[in-house]
Amino acid sequence: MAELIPPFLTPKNQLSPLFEKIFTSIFKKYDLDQDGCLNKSELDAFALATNGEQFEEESLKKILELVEKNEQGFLTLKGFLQMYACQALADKDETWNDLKTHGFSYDYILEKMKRKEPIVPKHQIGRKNKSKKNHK
Ligand SMILES: [Ca+2]
Repeated sequence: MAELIPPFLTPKNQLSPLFEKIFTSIFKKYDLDQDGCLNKSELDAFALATNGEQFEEESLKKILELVEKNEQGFLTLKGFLQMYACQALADKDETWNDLKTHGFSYDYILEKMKRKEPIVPKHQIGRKNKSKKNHK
């Protein structure tokens, strides 16, 4: 049965489509102002929910050095997905822990796949209609 759930990563070590979708929905949940990146307070809220504490200044700096961010230094969606691709490569258990924390446990995903139901609720994907706040 386990084979129903695809691996986290493609052979090129990028998130596979299913997990990209799941992590995108998690990202959007924490991108409260919907500007396509997680600013400091959004990232803190995410870290708090995920790890029970905020990122340490140093480890956050290290993460942000490795992944894509915008001009202000905030984590973009692409950077967020890169971050999780790295984590999935290094520590699958930790990645499952994080997924479970955000409502996507192994059993939940398996059940949805068996029933052929969408794993990510629609309302968590389609938010793009709200116009972005534009600074320019
Ligand atoms: Ca944001």
